[in-house]
Order: sequence, then structure tokens, then C-alpha cells
Amino acid sequence: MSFATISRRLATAAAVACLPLFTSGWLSGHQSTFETKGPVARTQLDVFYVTLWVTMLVFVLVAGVLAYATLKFKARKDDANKTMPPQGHGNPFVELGLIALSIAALVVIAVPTLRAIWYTYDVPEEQRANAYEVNAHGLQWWFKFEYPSEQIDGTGTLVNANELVIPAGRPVRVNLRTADVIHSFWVPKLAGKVDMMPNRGNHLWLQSDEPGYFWGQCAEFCGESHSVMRFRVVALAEADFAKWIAKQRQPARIPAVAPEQPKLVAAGYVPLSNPKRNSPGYTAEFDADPMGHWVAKQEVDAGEDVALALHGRTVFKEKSCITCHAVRGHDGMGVNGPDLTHFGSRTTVAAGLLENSKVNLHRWITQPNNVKPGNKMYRGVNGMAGYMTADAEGDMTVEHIKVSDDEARALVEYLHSLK
Ligand code: HEC
Ligand SMILES: [Cu+2]
Repeated sequence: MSFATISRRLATAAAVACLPLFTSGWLSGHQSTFETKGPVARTQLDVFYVTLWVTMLVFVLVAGVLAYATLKFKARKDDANKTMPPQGHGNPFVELGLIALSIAALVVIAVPTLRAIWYTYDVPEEQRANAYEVNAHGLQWWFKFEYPSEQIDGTGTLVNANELVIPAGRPVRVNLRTADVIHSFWVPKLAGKVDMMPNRGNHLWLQSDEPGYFWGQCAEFCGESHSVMRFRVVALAEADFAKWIAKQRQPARIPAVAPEQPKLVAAGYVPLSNPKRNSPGYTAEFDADPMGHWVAKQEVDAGEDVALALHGRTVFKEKSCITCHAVRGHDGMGVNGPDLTHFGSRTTVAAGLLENSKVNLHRWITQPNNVKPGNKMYRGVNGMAGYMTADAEGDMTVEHIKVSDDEARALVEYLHSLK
């Protein structure tokens, strides 16, 4: 097979191999940076494309010249005279031309890059008055979101976990903080990535063109569960956002005991007895319409078992969940875990890892370490005992919290009643 044939076949194979990239949806998906939904991500994508096209042009030119020279000047079998051809010593026009072209290529890349750096650094001056401000804290391995403009008498700043709800069509300034190691804040369709560094006040801004539901995650290796340290951004129309804030300001809901519900009834689901660690986190229906699911989650569940939920509130206290979790207005005031005051209205469990369904929540409460290896609810955090505590050798062997199936059902009903 001749060299030319091999080259041709290789080129064809490469082209065919790249085809699925553009047709199969590899470039789309929840965390695609190619489907931008806001001005910051769009600016970042533009820089990527400018760089891509310039470097592509350079590649095609260089590879073309190389291929041409290789084919044209290679030694041939029947060459009578196999001596070296005369060697050139450089042509000043070619050399100056190449230097000028390189500089031109760099300028073409540098100008939009610098403009993008300035633009994405902070909310543009003229929009600053309209910007909404939130604080995002990274913790191993979940996110805490604070709304500094929402102060609640007696408890301070409004907080939420793992779901950042923002007004759509408005710039949002996100102050980035960390409670432990370095994390990085990334919402591929809106903006990113900027590190959350200890003792350093970083920030970024983002804006969603329209109401929508977006996937985000930590983008800086931060320990064993880094890859499953995720979160969501939910952008709402201004009026819906105001409604959401008003509801979040309320203390935790207490379901009213209906007279026809006097005793505990087993909640209507079958827990997974021994789930695989990589069991699917959410259903195809959720995947197809996450925003619809989010909206549905804001309402009280049909068929809520009030008695079971109220019993769950007692279990939540007895099992010492309250030492790490705040449920504002109920007993929990802990700060080492996510705030659960309105947990029932969130779409995910364990920092964006699982859909917030009864089965998944049951699984998380009974076997957190199966879902998320090494998580701090299992291991304990800041001196608070978790499900396990360490023995004298430092091994995780001392069982501290054990939740039976029935207790878990009550906890699930309680947590889902927190709308
Ligand atoms: C030692 C502190 C601690 C204790 C005790 C504890 N948790 Fe947690 N909990 C955490 C931490 C930390 C997380 C975040 C884990 C992660 O996502 O990495 C968490 C996460 C959760 C979540 C998911 C929140 C979300 O938005 O993703 C729920 C629900 C929850 N805990 C319920 C409980 C219940 C019920 C109990 C009692 C049986 C309990 N926790 C006991 C620390 C604790
Ligand atoms: Cu992280």
C-alpha cells in the first residue's frame, strides 16, 4: 500500500470518527458548553470559537504544506540519483511573512479574549444597579447558597442548599467562598469556572436569558466525592422569583393533622433493598422535563401522610439529625449540613446526585455511604458524630446513627412535607 493511500484512508477514518461529535449529541446535554443560555457563557463560547478557527487554519496550512512536501520530495524506488537535493537557506520574505502571520493570528485571538476577560469579570457598570447578589459556599461535598438581601428576624440571612434559585434575565453576582478546601463553581450553560479559595473573596457573574433549570458542579478536585459534588440553578421569571423568596422566608411547614388520618400508614413506595452505587440517579421523565418537576415540587404532595410526617419530625430529633441540619421553625438548628427548611421543594438529594424521590431519599437516609462514598453525613463533621464515628485507631467502625426502614419512611414523609 502506498503512502498516499494510507494517508487518504487515515484522513477518511478521522473524518468519519469525528462525525458523531456533530450528529449524536455529544456536544449537547445538561452540561454542554455549546448550548449557552446566557451572555457570560456565550462570550466564553465565542472566545473558544475564535481560538478554534484560528488554530484550525494554522493546522490545515501547516499540515497541508507538510503533506505536500512529504509526497513531492520523498525518495522514489526508481530514483537513479539518490543524493540529497540542494538545500535552501531560508527566504527572507517567507520568514518575515510567517512572523507577521503568527503575530496577526495572536492578535486575532487576543483582542476578543481580553474583551471577554473584562466582560466576564464582573457585572457591567451600567447593569450593576439591577444585579442580584448571592453568596455561594463550597463545602465537602455540597453547596450552600446565601441571599444577603433577605434577612430574617431571629435567624439572619436566608440560606438554601444545592439549588441556587435566581431571577431570569437579570445579572446575578455570585460571591464565591469555601468552608474547607478549594472548590470551583461551574454552571456550563451560564458561566464558569471560578475557584472558591480559602481566605480569598472570589466572585463571578452570570445571567440566564430565560427561566430554566441548569446543571452545575464543582470543577476543582476537592476530595473523594468531588465528582459528585453538584448543584442546580433554577432561573425564574421576576414574579415567580419574588413568590419563591417569600415562601423561603417562611419557617418550615407543619402539616395539619386531618381527622381522617389518625394512624401511621406505610408510605406508598418500595425502598431499594440493596441498591448499586451507580443506580440511576434520576428517571427519564425527570431528565426530559426538570423544570416541570421543579414546579411540581413546590406543591404539597398529593396523598401526603400527615401522621407519618409528624412522626418523622420526632424521629428527626431522636436520631440527632438536628445536630447537623437546620429546619427553621422546627427543632433543627445545626449548620454542618445543608439547610432542610424547604427540602421538600428541592429536586435533588445529596448535592444534585439523585432525584428527590421517595425511593432515593430513603436510600440516602439509610445508606448515605453507598450513595456518596466518604460523605460527611456518614463520617461526621466538625466534631459532630455522623452515622459512623472513628474508633481509637481512626477507623470508621463505631455506629452512631442507624435508621430502620420504618424510621426512614417517616423521615422521608417528614422531609418531603417541608415545602
Ligand atoms: C454529622 C452531621 C450530620 C448528621 C448527624 C446528619 N446529617 Fe444529613 N447531611 C450532612 C451533610 C454534611 C450532608 C451533605 C452531604 C453531601 O451531599 O455530601 C447531608 C445531607 C443530607 C440530606 C440531603 C440534602 C440535600 O440538599 O442534598 C438530607 C435529606 C439529610 N442529610 C438528612 C439527614 C437525616 C434524616 C439525618 C438523621 C437521620 C441526618 N441527615 C443526619 C450532615 C449530617
Ligand atoms: Cu468541590
